[in-house]
Amino acid sequence: MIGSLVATAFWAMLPAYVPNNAAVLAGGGRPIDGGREWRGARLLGDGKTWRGTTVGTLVGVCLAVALNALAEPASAAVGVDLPTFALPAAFALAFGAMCGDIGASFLKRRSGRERGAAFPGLDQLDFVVGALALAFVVDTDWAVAVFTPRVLAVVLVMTPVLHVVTNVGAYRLGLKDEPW
Ligand code: CTP
Ligand code: K
Ligand code: MG
Repeated sequence: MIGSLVATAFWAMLPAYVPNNAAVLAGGGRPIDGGREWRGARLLGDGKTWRGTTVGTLVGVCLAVALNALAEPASAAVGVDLPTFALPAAFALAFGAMCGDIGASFLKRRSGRERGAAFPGLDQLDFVVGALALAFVVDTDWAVAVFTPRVLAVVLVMTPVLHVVTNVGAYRLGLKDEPW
């Protein structure tokens, strides 16, 4: 029971998990805020770039397409009916994740945190909130069917754990400047 919930939650959230990591690898170039400030601090900061956001979103959508091709054998292997992603849902998960992360940077700058500063709680869940919110708006029927209350509960518990593990890993590998 819990195993099938975890499998569904992880599978359904993969197109939202990967974009932020892809953005770390692809980041650089022009910041989205163009260097603009608001109320004495950068609007978003140099850590939110057009390239990172675009590549992150595309990687998330491509991953969803790949998962669609694997859904049948993967479902058979784990004995769970894993969901497929229509293009709008795939885009909503990937772009929503990037938007959640961008929104978090906006809040970090408003609260006096410099680029790269930690904001425990927000760092681990910003992209989840963004991805789920956009998915429920863009493809409501699909989101309601996949993200049942139980699956949502697993997502909210599992994501912070995965976030900490992947970010500490990326930091140790020298891919990221901070372990959060
Ligand atoms: N990145 C990007 N565009 C995004 C998100 C991330 O280019 N939309 C890249 C940037 O190079 C960024 C790195 O990924 O520095 C790490 O992402 P993140 O930790 O979210 O950014 P921070 O640099 O820590 O900045 P902030 O304090 O605003 O979160
Ligand atoms: K972040
Ligand atoms: Mg950071």
